[in-house]
Amino acid sequence: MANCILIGAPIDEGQRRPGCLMGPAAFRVAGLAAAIRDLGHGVTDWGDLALPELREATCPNPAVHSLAEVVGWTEVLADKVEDALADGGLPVVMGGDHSLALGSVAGAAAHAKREGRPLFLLWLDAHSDFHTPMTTTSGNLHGTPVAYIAGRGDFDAFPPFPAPIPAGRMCLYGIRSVDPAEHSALLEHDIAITDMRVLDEHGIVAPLRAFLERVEAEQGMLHVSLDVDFLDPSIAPAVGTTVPGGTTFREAHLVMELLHESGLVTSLDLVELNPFLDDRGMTARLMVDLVGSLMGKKVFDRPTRSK
Ligand code: B3U
Ligand code: MN
Ligand code: MN
Repeated sequence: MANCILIGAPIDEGQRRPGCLMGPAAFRVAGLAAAIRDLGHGVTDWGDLALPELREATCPNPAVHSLAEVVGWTEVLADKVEDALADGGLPVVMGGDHSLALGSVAGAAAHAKREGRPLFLLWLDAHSDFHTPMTTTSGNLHGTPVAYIAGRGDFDAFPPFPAPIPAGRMCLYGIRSVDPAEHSALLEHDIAITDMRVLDEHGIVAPLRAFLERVEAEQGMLHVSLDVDFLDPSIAPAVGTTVPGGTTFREAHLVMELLHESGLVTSLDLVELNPFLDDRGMTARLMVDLVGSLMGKKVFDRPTRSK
């Protein structure tokens, strides 16, 4: 059984639409702690993090906004996630927009480095989030964490990423919106994209199993970053950047069930929930239900399972 540590990250400076800062509260109201506890796991809520005193940060790209705030969040989150892992916990970071992953994955990478274990990354998202602060045209830093994690340059204002994750240890899964600058950089870095084209052809299971087998073979740690827009907007409207053609209710649960069966997940982000855009809490509830599946909730508990 896991010891889940809930970490509230009320961040919405990584994009321009206000509301994500209410995410941690919505996850609590939707019953995240109880959903995990009812499955027999331990849950501790460390409360919401606060933004530390800001240091000056500059970027030559005039489009970039809220850089000092995002750098501040990155530092505080990296520390907390590393602490949670060092305590033997499974950190569940409740966002907040996706810029929080700049910090959460840095914390997981620092811990993995200290343990001498490889860290793998599963990025469940409509977007590849592979901009650098120099290539983003929106200026929204929630579009940059994968580039930071991969060790791309142009992150001068940020702490150096502890141990960049090589392309072969990343899986960008569910992708259906990639900007031209991201596209060329992804090709250059040789990062395989499990986009919707791949999932339509091969199904939801085979590409994920292949990735999980690699994690297992290398006895890796696995950070999962779940962006609300991974889901189809018809079932998850509470997100600022809806992209049609997302995963269905059943596909998303299956992904979570496979992750549970693998037993490999060591840290988790829940990001981009904007409760202000929700329809009677349906997105918050779905996200909580998905965490339930990830933590072992089953429709029917079979004594043995075949792979
Ligand atoms: N790639 C675009 C759009 C975007 C990225 N992540 C989200 N939206 N959520 C950008 O602004 O960087
Ligand atoms: Mn994202
Ligand atoms: Mn996204």
